[in-house]
Amino acid sequence: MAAAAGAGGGFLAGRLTAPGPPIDTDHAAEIDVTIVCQTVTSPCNVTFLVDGNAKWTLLGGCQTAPCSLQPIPTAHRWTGPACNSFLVEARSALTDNETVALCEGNAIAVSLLAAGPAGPRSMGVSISRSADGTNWTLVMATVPAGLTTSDTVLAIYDTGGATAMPAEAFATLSYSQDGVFYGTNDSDGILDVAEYLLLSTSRYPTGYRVTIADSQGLLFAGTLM
Ligand SMILES: [Ca+2]
Repeated sequence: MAAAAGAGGGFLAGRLTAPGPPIDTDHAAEIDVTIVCQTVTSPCNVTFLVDGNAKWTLLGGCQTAPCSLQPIPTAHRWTGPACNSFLVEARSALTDNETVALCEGNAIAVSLLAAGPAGPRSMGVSISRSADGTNWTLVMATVPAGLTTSDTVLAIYDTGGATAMPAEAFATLSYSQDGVFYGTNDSDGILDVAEYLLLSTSRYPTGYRVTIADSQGLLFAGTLM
């Protein structure tokens, strides 16, 4: 048999399959599921499983958090006179699960976390001139997770597009040699929000362009101004 899953609560129409005899509403238990989508920038595509896919599978999308599934009534044979335990699981960009005890006539509430796919790989960088005018200050406002200072490179181009500083890893930037200082409060080898670059304004005047990239591609491009 199959029961229909509604589209309420932000959960898109899904497919619910419940093998076995018809639900005996006198003895059924009920699972009330809330999926909490943690991703702000992309929707959570969730597969909800009960008992490792042996019982029910429900597919759906969750645009905003939280979203609730339609209450899921269980078949009578699941519970009987005793309580039985089942694994409920939400699979998305992450997997969350919980073991619930279903007892005849009882409703059980479950809240599971989900996440959407990772957003585009890009850095947000603010560019300003330092108070004394000697440096450009490039502060990292948003940074993809796990960028290493050895794999992430800075390059600088003049107003005509010619290379002013060839691509150089953050880890080896030197103010004396490159006219660029990489400012960090830690030594973890990872780019973090609020870490910054200082670029000499005498070497790199207004209108020069900077790019930040790693081995997977371009992360940021901006103009010194
Ligand atoms: Ca760091």
